[in-house]
Amino acid sequence: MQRTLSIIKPDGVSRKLIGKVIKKLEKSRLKIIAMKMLHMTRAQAEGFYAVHRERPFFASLTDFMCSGPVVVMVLEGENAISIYRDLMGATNFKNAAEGTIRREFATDIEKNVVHGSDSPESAAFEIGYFFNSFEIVK
Ligand code: IDP
Ligand code: MG
Repeated sequence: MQRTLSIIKPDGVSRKLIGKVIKKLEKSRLKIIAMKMLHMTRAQAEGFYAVHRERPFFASLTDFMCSGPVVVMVLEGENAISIYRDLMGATNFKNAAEGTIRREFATDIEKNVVHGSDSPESAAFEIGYFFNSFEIVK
């Protein structure tokens, strides 16, 4: 069993895609074991994406991520990290496979509707960033 962090980004929430994304998650082999809505401050968005601080898109990305509310979830399942990355599709929706969340719903390389952890180490950091142990159901 593995856990991963999912975020429905501000574009997904404002475009009323929460239900559509969750529908895809519930059709998958992943189980939602924690969920909440929150609106990050700039400092919180910068902390979350600290690994990307040297990237040219860091300022724009963190601006975007604190521009409105997001839905954060913990997903659990066998190979949850790669299963959810496959379900999201490539970072650039233009390269994302048919049937993926980003291919169906994203409009922009930055505003790509969802986030998913990319390794067990980042999943542990990202889950701990948003959830304490009492907020994750067994
Ligand atoms: P990922 O979300 O598919 O893991 P990362 O490379 O970790 O992609 O980038 C984090 C986020 O930064 C992306 O989801 C996207 O919102 C944004 N991003 C990535 N590459 C670019 C880019 O070239 N231009 C603008 N935004 C980008
Ligand atoms: Mg990433």
